[in-house]
Formats: sequence, C-alpha cells, structure tokens
Amino acid sequence: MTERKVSRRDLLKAGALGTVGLAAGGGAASLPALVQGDTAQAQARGSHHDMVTVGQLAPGSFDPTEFLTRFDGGAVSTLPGGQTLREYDIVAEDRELEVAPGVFYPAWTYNGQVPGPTIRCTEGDRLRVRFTNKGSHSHSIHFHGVHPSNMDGAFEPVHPGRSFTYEFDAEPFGLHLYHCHTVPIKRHIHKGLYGAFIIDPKEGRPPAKELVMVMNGFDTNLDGENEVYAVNTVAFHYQKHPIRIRQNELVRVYVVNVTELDLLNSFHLHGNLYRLYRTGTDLQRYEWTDMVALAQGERAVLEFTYKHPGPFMFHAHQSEFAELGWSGIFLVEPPNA
Ligand SMILES: [Cu+2]
Repeated sequence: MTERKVSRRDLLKAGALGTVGLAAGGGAASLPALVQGDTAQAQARGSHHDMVTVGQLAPGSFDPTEFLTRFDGGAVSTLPGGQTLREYDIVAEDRELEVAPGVFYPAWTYNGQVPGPTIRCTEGDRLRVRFTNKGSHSHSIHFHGVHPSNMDGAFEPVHPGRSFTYEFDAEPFGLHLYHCHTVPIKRHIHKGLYGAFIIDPKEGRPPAKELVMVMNGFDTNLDGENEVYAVNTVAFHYQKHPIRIRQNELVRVYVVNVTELDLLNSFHLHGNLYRLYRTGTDLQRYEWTDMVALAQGERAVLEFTYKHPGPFMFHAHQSEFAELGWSGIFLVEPPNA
C-alpha cells in the first residue's frame, strides 16, 4: 500500500473546507458531492454553502458507522454459583490503517481495528480476557476499573508470541476504557492500542439509541504532533456519513478520550444541550451543557434528544481539531420520515 505523508497544513486546508457547513435546510439528499483531495479544485467549486470533504476510503476499510453501535458482549456462560462469565479473545497485531482518504498510519491494533472492540458487560460479571500478542513489540491490556494488582496489565508486558489471561469481576458500572500499558506508554497508546469498556448498571439505563465515540488522533508524519483527529479513527467520517437519529429519540453517546500528544480534547453539540454523566458512574447527578473538555483517559456518557429536525454538527471545540477531521453531523429526522 502506498503511504502518502500529509502535512498538518495540507489537511488543515482540506479540513477547513470540510467544516464550512451545509446548505441551509439541507438534509441527506442535499449533502453535497465529495471532492477528491484537491483543495484548489474544491475551492473553485465550493461556495460557502457546500460541504466539501476529501474523497473515500479504500473498500473494505474499517467502517466507523458500523463501529458506533457494535458492542462486544463476549462468549457468555454461567459459572457454578450463578455468576455470568464473559470470555474474550483479544489479539494484538500490527496493521496499516487508512485514517483519511489516501492517508495511512502504521498502527498497532487490538483485533485488527482501532479503536479495539467495545467490551460490554454488566456490573458483577466475571470477565476472562485471553490476550495474545501477535505484534512486533511487547504489549498488555490495562483495564480501568476495580481489580486485583496482578490483573492490572501495568507490570507484566506480554512479549511477542506470548499470551496472558486477565480475569476479574466487572466493577463499578460506568464508562471505562482499556489500553496497552507497556513503556513507552505514549507510543503504545498513540499507535492504536485502546478501546471503550462499558460496564452497565444491573438495573440498566433507559432505552436509547446508543453510540460509542472514541476521540483519537494520528501523527502521520512522525513529527510529534497529530495531523489527523477523529472520533473513531477516520477523519470527517460522520460529516460525510451523517448519523441518522429521530426527533425526540433519546440518544446516548459513550465518549472516551484517548487522544495522545495533546493535553485536551472536547465534545461540542450544536442546536442542543446534553446531560453529561462524567465517567457514567452516577445515574442521578449530571450537568446540563453543550461542551465538555476531557483529558486523556477521561470519558463521559452524554444523553440528549433533538427538539428540531435537520442536520446538526458535533465536533471538538478546539477549532484546529475540528478542521483536521474531528467533526461530524447528526441528521435529525422527523418521527414519521
Ligand atoms: Cu503496547
């Protein structure tokens, strides 16, 4: 596969065009044509009311739309005594990712994807995670949450060709994450070894359309700063492929920030406010806002319903991140549409 190095400035230009907005009153039908890479051409063609993005990924690439709603409950059985057992197989392997059309990143992955699978269970379940390292470097899995020291993944790197089984009870309920904890950690996380880890409360949460968004970034030219920002890896994916939701439908977004090389990331919603449940560990107390800033490792459960139909943006409120790919659209459709 060819690797095209893209400077921060090149993508910034493409991205800025990508975020100038939608035609007034536009729905999915009026989402404008895509322009392949060439920003001069885009500028010539685009009026201020066109949304322009930068081409398509190769067929068969990781699909962020599918990832949004794909939860992995593992292989479920019941232990003597009645406790639910969930078993997972997680394999670390090196794989090249297409993080924007024509822009490739040599990633380290869990199960061949970045983010890794969204692990989901209920508080009190027993988790058994068989980790096999088929990558080129030593790795581990460090889960956030409560568990014994020897299951923490911090002190015993799993060398290439070796495996290790992590086993612990899932607690407390909330939105957590998992990631490699092998030194240098900055490199191992930035390379792509992370995923969301949801522990549901025993009583559950109210029914909703549920979405997982992992905020990440990629230093594609190895200059020590990110050239590409996204939720779920692919720059501008949800701007090109808006997330369809219903007017008055309850939407719950599990947002995890794993962005490396920047101190903060953020989530801003247009035309609405959300209930912000930090770490998802409290079902009662929330903040009513349209903006949250999260450091690496911080996460939050966001809940909202849209009063008005139409396209609404969501994006990092670091404008630079938004212009480099971390920008998307909710397309709110009337209930009878
Ligand atoms: Cu690692």
